[in-house]
Amino acid sequence: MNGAQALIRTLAAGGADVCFSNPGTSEMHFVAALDAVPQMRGVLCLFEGVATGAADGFGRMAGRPAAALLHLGPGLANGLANLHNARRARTPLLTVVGDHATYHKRYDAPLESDIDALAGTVSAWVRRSLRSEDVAADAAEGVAAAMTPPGGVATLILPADVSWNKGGSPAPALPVRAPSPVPGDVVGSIASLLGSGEPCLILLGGRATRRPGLEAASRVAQATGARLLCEGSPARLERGAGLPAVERLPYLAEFAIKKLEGVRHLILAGARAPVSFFAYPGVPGSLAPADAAVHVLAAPGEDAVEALASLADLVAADVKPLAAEPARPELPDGEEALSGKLAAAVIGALLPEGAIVSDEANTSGLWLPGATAGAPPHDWLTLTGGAIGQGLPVATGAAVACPGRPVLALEADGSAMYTLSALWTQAREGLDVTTVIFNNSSYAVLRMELQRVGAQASGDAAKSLLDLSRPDLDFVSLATGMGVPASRATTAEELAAQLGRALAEPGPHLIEAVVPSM
Ligand SMILES: Cc1ncc(C[n+]2csc(CCOP(=O)(O)OP(=O)(O)O)c2C)c(N)n1
Ligand SMILES: [Mg+2]
Repeated sequence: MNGAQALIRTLAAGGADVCFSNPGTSEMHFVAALDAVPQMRGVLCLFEGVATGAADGFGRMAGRPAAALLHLGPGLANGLANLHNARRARTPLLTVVGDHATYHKRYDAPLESDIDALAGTVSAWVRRSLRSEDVAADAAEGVAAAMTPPGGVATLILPADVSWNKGGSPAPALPVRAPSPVPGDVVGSIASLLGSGEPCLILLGGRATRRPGLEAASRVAQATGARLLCEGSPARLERGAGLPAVERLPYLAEFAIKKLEGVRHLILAGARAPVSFFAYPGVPGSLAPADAAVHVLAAPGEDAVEALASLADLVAADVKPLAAEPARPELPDGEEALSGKLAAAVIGALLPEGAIVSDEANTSGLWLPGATAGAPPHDWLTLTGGAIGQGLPVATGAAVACPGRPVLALEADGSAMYTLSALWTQAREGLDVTTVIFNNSSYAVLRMELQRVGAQASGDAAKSLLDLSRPDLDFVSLATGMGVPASRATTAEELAAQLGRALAEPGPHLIEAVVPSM
């Protein structure tokens, strides 16, 4: 058995049985080995940022790593932005980066570069396999490293000769440690704080934004009067009717500061202390009120869910969580021109039960949380690291992970263009993804930021850098050109009809929703 075959058998047996791939010459033995190991599903992505973003979406939903196969330093570099988002999401993800044969590196051939340095920027674990005999054991370690709480990116660098040489044999999966338990006295001290009568707020993050964590936190809040909030960009937030409703920390620092006003004790459960996305002249970067004390119930990597459950048992023994009531907006109709607000109402009215929403709607998505709060239970995946171009790939990977569930990508036009070729992979794989593109012909958020950072009022040269017209993007043509049936909606009525149809039919669809810029 050659190294590549041993590697792929090891990955598949360890649960990393999907590989989002964009290969090159140095990965040809990996590609060839796919036919020898049918347990591994290779999924072709036409840009590395699609492969890494899809692996992120897969990992968030499956709770185990997908692999992403990339070609040397340049392939890894193309995939880095979405690996950065995956790192922020704490997604378990294994990147396999092919490299020149060990003895070829000294020639400094054209594709030679410092892969280790690039990998180090996003990876919790990096290993360069040096012998075919070792590659399977290295891969097993990589999978375990990716899974180690709180989850992260592991990168295995795979020289071509380590792939093609004989002497490989599969390695067994390695055990992965559980999240570290939170000591009882920490839980106890938080319980006394909550009983102090001073205003407390619990900030939820990581695994605590899923049902068990939300329910325990809701019981605590009901019993003690503490407020609940979740981190601004959760990797996976479970929400909708029957689940405790938890608002996200607002993106804009001024609004976030307002939300946290009056809090005396900020209690972190799987989240980090909140900071502003960017610095603005005269606005504090740390968002907790200056006179608030910050307490860690559970740090990332610790068992926030269990800690919240123990806390609930201490302070809320007989209290039930407060679940959101079923409620949907009325389906808007009529000829009125579409807006982000009307589109949100349509989406809230039609969101199917069990949907997975990949949200990169940016400014057009302002009304989505409100309009979907009482929709049937669903998962909400957000832009964790602020590097745009994540939404379509994440939707793609989530659909591969959860074939039975409808996936909805709510995507802004500018962000869509970074990784649009994800649509082709959705068509190739027959994935049940419905994409709504909010076409506002602009980088709207940057128009707002231009003013907020205090830049001098500027003219046409600056405006043209934030404007996506001349020429207008035609997403219907772009999608159909990649095999995804598409239509355009300019009124709420059209969006409702098109979205209803797209959700009812299997396979990918795209709707271009034409909306005004904020
Ligand atoms: C990788 C990366 N490149 C650039 C940016 C800077 N950036 C932030 S928002 C944005 C434009 C967003 O436009 P769009 O996706 O159309 O959303 P809108 O603001 O119009 O709602 C850009 C370029 C970024 N965040 N990440
Ligand atoms: Mg836009």
